[in-house]
Amino acid sequence: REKGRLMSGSEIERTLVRLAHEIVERNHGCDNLGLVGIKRRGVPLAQRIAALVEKIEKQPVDTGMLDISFYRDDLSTRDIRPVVEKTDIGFDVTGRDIILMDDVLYTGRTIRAAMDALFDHGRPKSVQLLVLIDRGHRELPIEARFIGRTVPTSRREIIEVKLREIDDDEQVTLVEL
Ligand code: 3GP
Ligand code: 5GP
Ligand code: MG
Repeated sequence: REKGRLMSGSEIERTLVRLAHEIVERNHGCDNLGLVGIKRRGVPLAQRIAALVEKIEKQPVDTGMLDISFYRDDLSTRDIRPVVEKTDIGFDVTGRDIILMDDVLYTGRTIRAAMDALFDHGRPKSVQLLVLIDRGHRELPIEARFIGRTVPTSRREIIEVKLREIDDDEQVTLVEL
């Protein structure tokens, strides 16, 4: 059941512009940056932010992706285990300032798995995190440095993120299961 729209397409776009500016501000440019989008909807976010940062700084930004899926061993126990499926980082992460990007941050388990996968590829100088929506309910000591919007949610609610590259629609809505 839909409970309301949190962001329209143009609000998403403005938020990404702000986040791109925050990234170059906090990193004093983008010389050493590498952006890594997480599986489905983190990937177009990373690509759009890369294009925005490139426009601001007038230089190319390395962008890659990680595919992390979930195995829900037992529905009754909520035991969800993130597993790295495929990586296509395409540049050497060693010594770089890496920004992981995902659409929604929830328990933090995906980001933990993403960091494991990243460190299999080399030794980044730093790892930062960007999410479009932080919905709370962390189960690990993981926080985002760049946040589109913080949305307090109940565990029964879901943030539905639609991006034009994947959904041929673009908005963020709050949905009650
Ligand atoms: P996405 O990254 O492409 O958006 O986790 C796999 C997919 O399931 C995610 O795809 C996400 O959109 C969707 N999803 C929606 N709500 C939840 C949730 O509460 N937990 C998990 N694990 N996935 C969710
Ligand atoms: P985690 O619990 O590991 O932080 O999140 C698990 C994965 O599911 C992440 O890729 C995250 O983006 C996604 N996710 C978690 N909660 C939601 C949600 O409410 N909406 C959407 N769209 N994705 C979610
Ligand atoms: Mg996601």
